[in-house]
Amino acid sequence: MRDKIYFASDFHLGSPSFETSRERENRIVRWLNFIEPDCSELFLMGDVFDFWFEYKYVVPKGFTRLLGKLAQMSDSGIKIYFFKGNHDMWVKDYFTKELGMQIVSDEMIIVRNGKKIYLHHGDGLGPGDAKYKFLRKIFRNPFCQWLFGMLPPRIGIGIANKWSTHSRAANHNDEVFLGEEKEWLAIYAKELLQKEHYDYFVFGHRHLPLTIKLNEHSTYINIGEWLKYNSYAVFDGNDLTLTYFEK
Ligand SMILES: [Mn+2]
Repeated sequence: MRDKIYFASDFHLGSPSFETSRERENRIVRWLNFIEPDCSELFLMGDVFDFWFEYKYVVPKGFTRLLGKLAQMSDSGIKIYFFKGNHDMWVKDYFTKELGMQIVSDEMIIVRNGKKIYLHHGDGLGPGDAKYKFLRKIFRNPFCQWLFGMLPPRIGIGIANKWSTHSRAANHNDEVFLGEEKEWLAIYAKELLQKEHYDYFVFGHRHLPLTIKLNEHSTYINIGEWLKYNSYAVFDGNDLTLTYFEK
């Protein structure tokens, strides 16, 4: 029976090498096979790809095993959502047309079985990171995207791969827990809670699997990443919990 909802993010496929990425892709497909029997909805919450840019007539090479699996799941009636991450926000209609996935640009708030859940990749939220917040505006600007799309892919994707490596070196080296008071997505979630109740907040981006109790009735879960943790979250209708694949 399909009665569970799954959440995962930060596969960073394509990085850091073809071989390691292929290994990770195979693991993700094994995971999808594993969850498929009871999965009603699948939330892919950003940075599925280390870099994705969809040109008007062209998409990046690779990832055929994952894309094929997602197509098959979608065709079998599983609803799939694709959140834009900071590495793969340049999607247009290809995934929707080919895979039936719904693209989510920013936050998405869902209510399932009476539980209110706030979902976002996690980039550009909370205090700090002014530099990225500025860049995010440029990255998301339609005219800038159009200009970038005019570059031949061997130049555009070349630049992007350099950028992605740089950004990974700066941000994705063995993340360390800052403490519940300093985790910026926890701070952000607590701010939202002042105005409105949510049972759960689910974010990616942090590359650190976390479960933080924000108050008596509200929990922040960070779904981690798949380079090291193979972490994901599952909602069974009552509880939303963090768990690990092949660990
Ligand atoms: Mn990431």
